[in-house]
Amino acid sequence: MTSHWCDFQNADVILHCGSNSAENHPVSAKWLNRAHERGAKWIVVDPRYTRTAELADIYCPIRSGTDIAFYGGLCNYIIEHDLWQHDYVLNYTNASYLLDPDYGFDPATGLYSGFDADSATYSNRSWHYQVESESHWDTAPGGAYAWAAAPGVPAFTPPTVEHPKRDMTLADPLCVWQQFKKHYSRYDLDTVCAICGMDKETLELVYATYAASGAPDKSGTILYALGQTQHTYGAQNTRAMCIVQLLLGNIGMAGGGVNALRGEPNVQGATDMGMMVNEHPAYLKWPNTTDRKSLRDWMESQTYADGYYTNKPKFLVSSLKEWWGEHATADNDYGYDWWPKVHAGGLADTIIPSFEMMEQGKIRGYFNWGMNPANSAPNTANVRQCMSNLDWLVVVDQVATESATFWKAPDMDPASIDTTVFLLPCALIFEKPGLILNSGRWIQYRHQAVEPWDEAKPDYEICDLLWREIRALYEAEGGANPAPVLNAKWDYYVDGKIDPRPVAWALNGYRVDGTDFARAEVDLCSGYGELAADGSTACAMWIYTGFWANSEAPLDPEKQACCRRGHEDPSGLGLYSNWSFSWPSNRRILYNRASADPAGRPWSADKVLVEWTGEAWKTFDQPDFVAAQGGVPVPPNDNAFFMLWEQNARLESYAMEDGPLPEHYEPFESPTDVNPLNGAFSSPCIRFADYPSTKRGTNEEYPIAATTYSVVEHWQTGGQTRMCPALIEAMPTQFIELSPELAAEKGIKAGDKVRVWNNRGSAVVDCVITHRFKPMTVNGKLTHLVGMTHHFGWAGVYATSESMVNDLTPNVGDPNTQVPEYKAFLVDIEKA
Ligand SMILES: Nc1nc2c(c(=O)[nH]1)N[C@H]1C(S)=C(S)[C@@H](COP(=O)(O)OP(=O)(O)OC[C@H]3O[C@@H](n4cnc5c(=O)[nH]c(N)nc54)[C@H](O)[C@@H]3O)O[C@H]1N2
Ligand SMILES: Nc1nc2c(c(=O)[nH]1)N[C@H]1C(S)=C(S)[C@@H](COP(=O)(O)OP(=O)(O)OC[C@H]3O[C@@H](n4cnc5c(=O)[nH]c(N)nc54)[C@H](O)[C@@H]3O)O[C@H]1N2
Ligand SMILES: [Mo]
Repeated sequence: MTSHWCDFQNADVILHCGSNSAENHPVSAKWLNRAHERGAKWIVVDPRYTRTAELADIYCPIRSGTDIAFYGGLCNYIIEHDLWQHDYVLNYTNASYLLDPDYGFDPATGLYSGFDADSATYSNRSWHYQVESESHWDTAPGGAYAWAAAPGVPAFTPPTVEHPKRDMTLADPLCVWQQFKKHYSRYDLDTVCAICGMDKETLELVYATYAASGAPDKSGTILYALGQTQHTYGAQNTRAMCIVQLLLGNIGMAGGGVNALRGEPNVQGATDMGMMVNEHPAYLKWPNTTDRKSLRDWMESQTYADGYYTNKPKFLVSSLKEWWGEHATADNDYGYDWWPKVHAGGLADTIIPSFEMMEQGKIRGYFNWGMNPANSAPNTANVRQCMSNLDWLVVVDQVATESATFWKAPDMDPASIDTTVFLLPCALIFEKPGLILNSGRWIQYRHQAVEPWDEAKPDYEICDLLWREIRALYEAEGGANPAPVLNAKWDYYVDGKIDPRPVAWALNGYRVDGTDFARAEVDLCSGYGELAADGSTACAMWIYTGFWANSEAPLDPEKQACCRRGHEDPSGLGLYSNWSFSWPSNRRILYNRASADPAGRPWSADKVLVEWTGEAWKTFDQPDFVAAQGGVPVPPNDNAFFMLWEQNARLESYAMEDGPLPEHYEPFESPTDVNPLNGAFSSPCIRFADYPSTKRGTNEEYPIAATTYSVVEHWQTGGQTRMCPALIEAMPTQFIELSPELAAEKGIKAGDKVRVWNNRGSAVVDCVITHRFKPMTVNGKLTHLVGMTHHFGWAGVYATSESMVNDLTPNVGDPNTQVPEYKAFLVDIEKA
């Protein structure tokens, strides 16, 4: 989320595309309603008429899986009607950069330059810019980068700064703007309607309404979540939203942004802390087996030539100092080699391949910690079978979930399964203290309310018990590769008990000299500008630095920035900068430099975040740019996106696995036989389609397009909400929603049981016949859509279901993130 929830009130136009926040994030409605009351226009683009659509002004149906066509058409509309924000695009994006002469896209094949058919991957060489000139870091004493050559800093050759060739008239055929224009000129209104299944009048109304936010003083916000991400091109969907927001000058503005409404409690914190296999905590990268084999390689491949990420070595070395403590020295590369290495290509061991590796016998034991994949993962029929190959399974949960009881699913034979299952009871959120982050990146501390029930323990206590046992075994027996275990710094104790407060010191960062965790003496850093690459500071999460910086009272959460309760709002924009702490650096709106023009004058007098007064920057939010250096104000320049080396945002990006611009591809399983935009049909880079377990179905066998979603009354796999009688009364059963037209065609009546099936599985669910779904005309063919919730399963006491909706979903993933395609697949239905 580039913004925060209270900021929705500042929007002039709201676009919900692939989010149903009225149900899944009900509190967001409070801020959305405020904007609406002030006259903001509210649009919902969703395959079904949702409770959010009920609040909005315009509802536009869309066939699930076709959002890139929708956004591509919007880009084309914005360009054709000259509604893009010229000064913003010219100065703050890479529109003027010249691309490599080998750059290209061929609609006939649907491929960009650089595709390798054997590996189904791209080389991005031709997606880079032409270079105008080069410059070098000044690492001499007194130079801007003197720190890079200081004692204790690992040796590395600083990157060369490549200054891209630009054409500020945007006329050169090789400039990003011209390529961009050409690419989306194919996305005309008729083509978009044919693909997405809406009517032209509605589409034009949506485009005109949203594009009006391109006026420099207006802002539009896009709210998205799973309707965008759970596709085999989910990351490109997200890019498409960023591009639209850049064209309209909506990023960095109050009331603008690209706003992911986050999911599980603290999913923001989990993402920040490297719970994803590709990212090390705080969005650094793990070592790998190709360009990050050694610390030097890491420095040279990861350090940006320009912009704020020139500082990455400081964040990395400080992180190593926290992982390995006193064992991390300049002589041993700060323990870099003790870190595990991810495979070449980055992502391999995410959830979908994990089950494949169980199937192949490569994974013999599995920790299933605070998740329930036997219900939530795609293709759960396959998940159960794979789990039965395990020697042991540990489930850490509050309830005996489907995962803990996979062996007694209705279709399993317990007698034939040898897996030993351990269920470790964990404490509820109210039964332990700790940190939690919301979608707006606010870090907040939660106090413990009650003691854990029975034998349950907080997760960190369970971790600590395991850690001590494992470490003791390595100490006693040696074993393979003991160094990482024996050298790890693990001193997060208060009075001999594991405690989240020392963890908070580690996350915040501190000066190593003058710090002694055992005595609760910590010299905490107040900002990441204090972190160093010479081993003098330790910090596990540079982006959090400052949230816990009171060295006088390091054990008292209430004395820390994350516990602040200030209501002041001098900006009048709901920034509430003295409430809690928003990473990084307590910044509420990311890229806020872009809220003002190149001379530093705010685009909108009502939405002032930062302003150049002629002598200095007046700021309401923490500036997301270099506003002053050594106390001296830095006059305005065009570097509005200083977290990128270009310091300009990317309309075209060489950093994606599956193409430099979002292109419409069909889902893995699609109800249509044509893709009018290109010859590739579906994404050439879909991951895992080759697994035998994916069992792709065709629209001849399974003509109906299906999607899945949540309802407000239940939470994901329902382990907790299905325990609660009041919620079950409100939403008692697993159901399918379908249109009266499809019901009539299939001879199904409201309240009937319906069998839904495809090659992967079959589920019997209750039927809801509703006008919320309407048949669509897709590429000239009448197409039916259905939708199902996914909150039910055999485990639990109430509202159990023999059927599992995720038995139907395909275990294929996006090439960048490997997120499964839960939101678009094929089924057939009949009266059960
Ligand atoms: N009460 C409750 N709240 C929750 C949750 C819960 O289970 N219950 N889950 C939490 C979690 S973990 C998450 S991640 C979030 C999820 O929050 P949301 O993303 O809002 O959740 P969904 O209901 O899965 O999907 C949102 C909408 O996307 C639509 N959709 C489906 N396919 C497409 C498509 O291809 N394009 C477009 N434009 N729209 C599509 C669906 O019809 C649905 O209305 O909610 C969180 N909040
Ligand atoms: N078809 C379909 N499938 C989906 C989705 C979809 O839209 N459609 N959405 C996907 C999404 S976005 C998500 S996030 C996943 C969710 O998938 P899961 O994370 O597997 O589902 P949850 O039911 O949220 O499981 C969380 C478990 O953690 C337990 N728990 C709660 N608090 C604690 C705690 O403090 N410690 C521990 N150890 N355990 C705790 C709960 O009891 C629960 O059993 O589902 C995905 N699956
Ligand atoms: Mo989620």
